[in-house]
Amino acid sequence: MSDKYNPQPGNRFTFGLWTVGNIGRDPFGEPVRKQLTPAEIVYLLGEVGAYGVNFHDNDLIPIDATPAQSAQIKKEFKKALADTGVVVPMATTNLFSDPAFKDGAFTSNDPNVRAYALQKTMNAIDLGVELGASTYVFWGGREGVETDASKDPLEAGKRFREALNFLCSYVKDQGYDLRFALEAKPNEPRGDIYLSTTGAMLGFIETLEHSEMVGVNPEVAHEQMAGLNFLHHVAQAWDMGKLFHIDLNDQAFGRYDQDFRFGAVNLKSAFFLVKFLEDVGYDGSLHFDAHAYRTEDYEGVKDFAIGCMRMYAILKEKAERWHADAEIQALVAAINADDGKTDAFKGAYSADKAAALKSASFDRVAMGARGLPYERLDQLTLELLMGVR
Ligand code: GLT
Ligand code: MN
Ligand code: MN
Repeated sequence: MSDKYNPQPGNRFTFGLWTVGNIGRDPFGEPVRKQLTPAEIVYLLGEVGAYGVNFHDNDLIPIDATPAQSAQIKKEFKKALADTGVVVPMATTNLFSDPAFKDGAFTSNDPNVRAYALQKTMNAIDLGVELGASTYVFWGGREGVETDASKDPLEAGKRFREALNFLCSYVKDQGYDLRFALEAKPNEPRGDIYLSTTGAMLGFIETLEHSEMVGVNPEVAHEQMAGLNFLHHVAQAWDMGKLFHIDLNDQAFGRYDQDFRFGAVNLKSAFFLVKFLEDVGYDGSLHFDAHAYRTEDYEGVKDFAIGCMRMYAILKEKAERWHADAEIQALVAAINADDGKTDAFKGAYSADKAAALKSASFDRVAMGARGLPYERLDQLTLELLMGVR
């Protein structure tokens, strides 16, 4: 497989160190792949043609590394970036693996844990910025509960807000050119995670002191886990100017967080997502937050990574074909046809318009009787996706 769908120079495809570096440990089984060093992962990403690499502080520097070890790792990582041309567009903090965070980080009931989480995040922001990151993701994996007896949700919200306000001010104080992107997930690893959907995050952001520097990082699988329509959340985020980053992967509805290769499960949803991102001109990172099946060795991991990127490129081409397909476009035009009869009522409110609209007459029965050709449009879309038109 090497053709125009393989990643081309100038692509914006990124992978986290934890994605292609995933060693295949799960709650029921031990690792199946050897741990690569961060530098080795960068070389792998360079080989498959990715643009960027993202990391949690501890993907790069282990939580207990000595200053000398940390310096050595950074040196090797920077050399790998320079050798491959791979860049670091995004970084984040691991606030979920260490036992200290078992009851959350910014929302923990323990003020010492909350303070430690802030300290760890400030250090991780410094590290991310040093390596070039301009987006900083917050996924509150442990910010939740198993029982609401343990934590007051109002108090948790206040703590989360206070932490983000503090960190926004820290970034400004340092003069960093960095924006925050909040990532929602409904559950796993906690029984319930606060601010469980992208829509909830969007509402929360408006309550922050520096809301202008905070947006969202929606992930396909996280809305789909909750049985929701991911595209609609992405569209809302875009409409609000808040789509700062996106995590692409796939997932069957209602399952645990599967983090499958982009497009592997819901091809049609993936198509409408790519079409949307291309139509509106989203120009941020296209981050594949996914990992290879546990069955794979590192050759399979490369197949996985290339598969994610090819899927995006193929769906992008399909979106172009959809826009160029005369029959499809004729249906789209018919669906959106406007006979001009309502022109006098359109746009902003005025008392005259309201009065005119109140006295207008509508043929309610005819409106209800009109057929809408959505069956044909959907079938044509699927046939285009399946390559028969
Ligand atoms: C973790 C999670 C992801 C987040 C990452 C950022 S880590 O894999 O499941 O969705 O984006 O912390
Ligand atoms: Mn996920
Ligand atoms: Mn993610």
